[in-house]
Amino acid sequence: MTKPITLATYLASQSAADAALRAVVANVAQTCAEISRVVAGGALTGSLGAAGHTNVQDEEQKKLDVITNDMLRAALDGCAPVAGLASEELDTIETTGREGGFLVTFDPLDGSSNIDVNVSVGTIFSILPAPAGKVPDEADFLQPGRRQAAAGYALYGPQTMLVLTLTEGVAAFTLDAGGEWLLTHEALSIPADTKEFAINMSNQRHWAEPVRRYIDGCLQGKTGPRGKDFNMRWVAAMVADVHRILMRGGIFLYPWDAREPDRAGKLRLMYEANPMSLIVERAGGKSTTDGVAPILDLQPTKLHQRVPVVLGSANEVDQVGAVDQVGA
Ligand code: AFP
Repeated sequence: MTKPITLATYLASQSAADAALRAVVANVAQTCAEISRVVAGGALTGSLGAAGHTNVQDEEQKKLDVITNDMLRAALDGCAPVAGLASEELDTIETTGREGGFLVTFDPLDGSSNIDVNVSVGTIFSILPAPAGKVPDEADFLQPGRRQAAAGYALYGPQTMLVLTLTEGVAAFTLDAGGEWLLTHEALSIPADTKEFAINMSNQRHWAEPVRRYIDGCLQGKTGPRGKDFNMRWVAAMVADVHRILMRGGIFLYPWDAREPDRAGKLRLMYEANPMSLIVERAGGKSTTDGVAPILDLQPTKLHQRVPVVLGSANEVDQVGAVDQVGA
């Protein structure tokens, strides 16, 4: 049997990526391995349940949201090439006092409502270039997703996995029993066609008309406009739903809905949508707000901005864009 490739060996081979960038990725990956142990401890470590307060987005924080957020903050503060960070769980950006290098944005525990029922959760991160010669401010974080230097996520599921994109392609690593990330999937590629969609169906009555028509078309199966039967999956952790799509194709939608008409969507651009969009595009899929407009081209206007998301198998995302034909 050939010797497995460790994350360290893989990163050393990625000479097209800046050495400092690789150091930041290694730092985040090491922290995710540590987070995986804390998450796995569950009730044994007393870390389940609510923290007793809400975050900047007025969402109830779990104890593990706070613990994992603090773990990443501490790790990145000690990582030399990192000039600043922003988290879904923090009101404002934090700076390390250093200049140049990189900015890191993250959702420390995506899908945290799943924690107490022992369903998959994850950590999502995005790495952006930092401005040279100054301590970064909030405006320096507001870069379109196409400018990301790297992005990735860790999935704490039946296996703990790390999925990464540096300069090109998408690779996945599995955490072994000794706490080492080992390369298990190279050049991940999302099939262009699918018969599986992911959407929170309980919001159906609040959707806009085009999304209703698209999903109606899927639900009609073989005898409907799509001419094929669809399956549905919804983990309620974007990290797990996107991982399934990377592994076997599919489409994921978290569209605008009328529950809070002034809110663009539920998912956060800087912590969820941008990093996932880079991974999905690098794996040959599409990631858009509406089936057409690429999320990576959006100019962020604020740190905690929300966006509608339609991503996954390329031809299926196109179907959402062409919804008038689908539902006619
Ligand atoms: P939490 O981290 O608050 O559980 O939210 C997770 C999430 O932002 C995203 O990962 C899921 O796709 C989505 O919310 C699930 O939303 P619903 O609660 O509407 O199913």
